[in-house]
Amino acid sequence: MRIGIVCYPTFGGSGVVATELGLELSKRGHEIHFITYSQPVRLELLSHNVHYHEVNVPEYPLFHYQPYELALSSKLVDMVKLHKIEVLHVHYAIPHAYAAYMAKKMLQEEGIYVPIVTTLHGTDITLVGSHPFYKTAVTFSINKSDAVTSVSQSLKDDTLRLFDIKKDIHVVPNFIDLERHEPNFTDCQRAMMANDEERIITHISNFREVKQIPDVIKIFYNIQKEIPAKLMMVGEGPEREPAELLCEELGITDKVIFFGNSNEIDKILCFSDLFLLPSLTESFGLSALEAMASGVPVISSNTGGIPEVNVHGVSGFLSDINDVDDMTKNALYILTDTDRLAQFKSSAKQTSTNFDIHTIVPQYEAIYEDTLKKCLIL
Ligand code: GMT
Repeated sequence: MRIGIVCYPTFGGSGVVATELGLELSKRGHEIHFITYSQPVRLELLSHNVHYHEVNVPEYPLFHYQPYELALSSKLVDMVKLHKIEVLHVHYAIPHAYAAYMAKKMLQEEGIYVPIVTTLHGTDITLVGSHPFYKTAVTFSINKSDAVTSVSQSLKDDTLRLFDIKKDIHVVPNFIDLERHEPNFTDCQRAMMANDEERIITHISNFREVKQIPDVIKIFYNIQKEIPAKLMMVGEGPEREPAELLCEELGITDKVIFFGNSNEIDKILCFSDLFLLPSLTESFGLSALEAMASGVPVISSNTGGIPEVNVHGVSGFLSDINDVDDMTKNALYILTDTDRLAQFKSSAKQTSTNFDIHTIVPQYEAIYEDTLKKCLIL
């Protein structure tokens, strides 16, 4: 199949999922066309069946806001025609589903029918999409998609609660390439980061308010009062600077390393003992799944789709949002006993196998085939 994938090319989870989906589909023999405004961060290799088409929005002083949707929909029309793309899979409703619908209508004028599959990722529904400024257009574009998927049951429930949706929503959970997370490299350079007796705690995110970065720091502050420990903070975003200030105030700067954005997540996770994800809301929690696949247990909040990923008492523990004391207690329970830590590490890895890329990606293929068939009948 020739599949066009539209996504945000940044470090956000939706872009990561879209990129890894495209790469896996290409390995399964499909021709993949990424269409976005810069090359997706995890898309290192282009090949005969992985292509990238850049959407350019020229700056024009008349426009207060540059019209990205317009440029994207024009590019989609051009690429569908040029590469005979059969299905467009758009990740994140805003503005991708909207631009794809416009492209579809323009193509129909020329007798070309291309179905649109929209995947909802979370913030497009829970934080941004349901805002009155966007809600009408988001509802319209979801309802006009040929197939709609959400990355968790919780996100499906939220979507049906917040919007007037007439479409069936298929839950297709996010996935993980387990082979990539096998510690097959021998250079797990733990010694560079911490002493043998220190536990390594990790947090990875885009450092937005929803991630509750102060809670990450507070949980770590409590942990390091009890046992020797280091905190690895991976990612960039508005909450990074306040987090560094908080570490200074608490006198723990020598124990906290801020990495910024990294393409070496697997390496960082290979020497981690525990992952913290105390988010306010999270449709899935891809970073938690990546941690689990690397054998790192997760201490998280129990919000949104996280309970569908992190199993309480098995792959880690769940607590109420902002319950720093409970999260600290659970973290220490895991970290203070070497055998128990080993058990949680192994169970975390085992739990991650529920999201094996090889079982999830065929679900998308089935949706493409189904929508394509329906589109041909119409
Ligand atoms: O988590 C973020 O802030 C980024 C955001 C995105 O849109 O890229 O992530 C959302 O999609 C991810 C991939 O499906 C999910 O794993 C995240 O849970 C979800 N984030 C939220 O719901 C806050």
